[in-house]
Amino acid sequence: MSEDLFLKIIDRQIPADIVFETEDVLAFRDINPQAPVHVLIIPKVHIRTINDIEQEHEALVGKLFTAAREIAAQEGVAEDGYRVVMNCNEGAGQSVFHIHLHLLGGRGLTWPPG
Ligand code: DGP
Repeated sequence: MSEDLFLKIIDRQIPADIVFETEDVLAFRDINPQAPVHVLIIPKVHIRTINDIEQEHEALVGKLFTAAREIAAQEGVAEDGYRVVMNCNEGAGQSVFHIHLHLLGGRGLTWPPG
């Protein structure tokens, strides 16, 4: 059993509402949604925080964004607008230490975020 919660979702050890999957990327609905559309997009390999992203991960991190584009279209928010955000470390609100893009949409989003 992995101690990484999101690796457990990848391994189907714990359930999630999966909306998108490729060889390298998985996306599922956030358990505590902050918008009508709130999807988490993760790499299938463990990268703890943005600070741990290495040059070798550049293509993989790019795939998180192409997944975001596809999921936004699939969820019907691409034209109205949506936000992707990745928190880094506790001070920015990161609570799960496996990098993930939040994709938020389906309502008006203000700026700056809190
Ligand atoms: P962050 O705070 O940026 O690390 O975001 C972590 C998100 O993960 C948070 O919005 C809640 C979500 N989350 C935590 N545990 C689970 C889980 O077991 N399942 C799902 N689907 N989402 C989870």
